[in-house]
Amino acid sequence: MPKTITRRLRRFSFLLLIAFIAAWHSPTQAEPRPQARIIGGHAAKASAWPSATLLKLRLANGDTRLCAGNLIASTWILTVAHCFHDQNNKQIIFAADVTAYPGASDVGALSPGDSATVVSVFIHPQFAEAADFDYDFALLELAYPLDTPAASLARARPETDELATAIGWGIQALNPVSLQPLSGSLAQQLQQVTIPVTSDAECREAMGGGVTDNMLCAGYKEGGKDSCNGDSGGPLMVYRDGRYSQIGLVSFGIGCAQPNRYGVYARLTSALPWITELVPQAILNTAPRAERKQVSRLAPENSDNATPAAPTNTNLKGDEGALDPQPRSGGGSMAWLELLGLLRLSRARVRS
Ligand code: 4AZ
Repeated sequence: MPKTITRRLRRFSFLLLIAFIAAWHSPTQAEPRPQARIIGGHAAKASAWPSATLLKLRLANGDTRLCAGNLIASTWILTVAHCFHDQNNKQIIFAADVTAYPGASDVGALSPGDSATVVSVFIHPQFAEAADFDYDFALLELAYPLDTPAASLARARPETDELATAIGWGIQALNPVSLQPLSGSLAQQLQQVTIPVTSDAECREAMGGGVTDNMLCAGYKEGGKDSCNGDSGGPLMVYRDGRYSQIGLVSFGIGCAQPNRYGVYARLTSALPWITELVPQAILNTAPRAERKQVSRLAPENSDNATPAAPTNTNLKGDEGALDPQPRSGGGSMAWLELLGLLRLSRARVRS
């Protein structure tokens, strides 16, 4: 075959391959608009996050305080300290007041047999409730080891714009007039929302101080996607090196999902020395933070709806991990950039 024809054939099949990759990567268009969830997220697939734990805390007046946690070893749940304290920096919730439901999904389908017995509550020694929620970490020790797969903990701090997924059973809607969290809108089904990590400088500016080095922020500048009341203690997870790992814990905010505000999360790396001392068997993910920016600063329309389901085998002890690579929203534009790069490369090759 003449050389030019072979070259053209090669070029054609290369372009065909590129077109195929592009079609495979392009986000689906016809998906329905999601209802507002967590705030702006969607229901997680049943048992998608086996380590996610619903916490029902019994207050002295008989009311129940709802928080969340994450199973980080067979007998340990990581959560936030402020769930156990009152405004006067006094611990008011103790082990006997806690009912933990590891691996819960549908709140309405829980039975007493699904709960794990908590024997001790450990509050981070530097936790400052009255001051500013600094070091908002607590560990719950269980009476018996669970078979449920435990989550891994990220060793590296997140990069600005790295996508992270917050999980919880908290409030899903705001009062349309006051924009305050709607107390009657607690989730029945575990919810998840994917948001970018904010730079520390932007977070401090937006939140008007009160953000320490032991906190991190996440969310979109225009709001709309956030964790909210009742999600406290729920994990903030990043996808690194083939699996999800925890990078933060839902801690506080100024309202929920408001523009120019961000959700504040307890920064997991700040608690690693304390956690590994109490829980030496905790699983650490030593993968470095993501190397490239994965998301634009603007919330992608329906991005959470387009996010594929989280893995059911999240963070199994070894390296088996998530089935779910980067969420489609960021990944879609990335795929197009990669494609353009490839085309440029192919042109250069063809010319040479
Ligand atoms: C809360 O009270 C709470 N928007 C949790 C998260 C956020 C706000 C409040 C973040 O549990």
